[in-house]
Amino acid sequence: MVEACIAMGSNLGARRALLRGALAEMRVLGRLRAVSPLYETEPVGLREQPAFLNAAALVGTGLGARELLGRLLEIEARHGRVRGEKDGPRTLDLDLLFYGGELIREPGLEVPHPRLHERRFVLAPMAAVAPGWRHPRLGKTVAEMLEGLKGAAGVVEVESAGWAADLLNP
Ligand code: PH2
Ligand code: MG
Ligand code: MG
Repeated sequence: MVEACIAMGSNLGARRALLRGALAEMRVLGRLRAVSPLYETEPVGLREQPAFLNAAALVGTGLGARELLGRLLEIEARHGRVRGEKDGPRTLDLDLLFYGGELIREPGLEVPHPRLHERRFVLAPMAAVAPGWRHPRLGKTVAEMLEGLKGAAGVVEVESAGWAADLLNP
């Protein structure tokens, strides 16, 4: 089993229900071990779009990294994801943040996620489920990367981790 962390985001449609639907499907990828609180976050990149709900999940999985990513993309598609403008609005975004301590750079598969250390909307939820995970290239823990971020927050916790506690695998 490898521990993998997945970033979840939605800013179109019934955002909370979409994220819960995705978690319910992620349970079959292995064991859903932890889910972060739910955060409402200002859009980064393309700013003229609705606010996001973001969260992070920790999964213990026997799937390989590429298989896991493929399954996440299928879950996105089943939740109405249509690929349009880069950084544009989406019903569901599932990004593979890390896959154990592995460093993988292949076409279409890069872990750790190349921008995770720059983004509060990723690091804040991640810090709730894997604060001590250490970035294999940068050498910093999630908690350290979050502390190192400057600038306005734009990330507000709107629900405790209880929002999805019923979906965790025992
Ligand atoms: N995802 C993006 C681009 N910008 N901004 C926020 N706040 N949350 C996101 O999940 C997000 C974003 C591309 O995946
Ligand atoms: Mg993304
Ligand atoms: Mg994505």
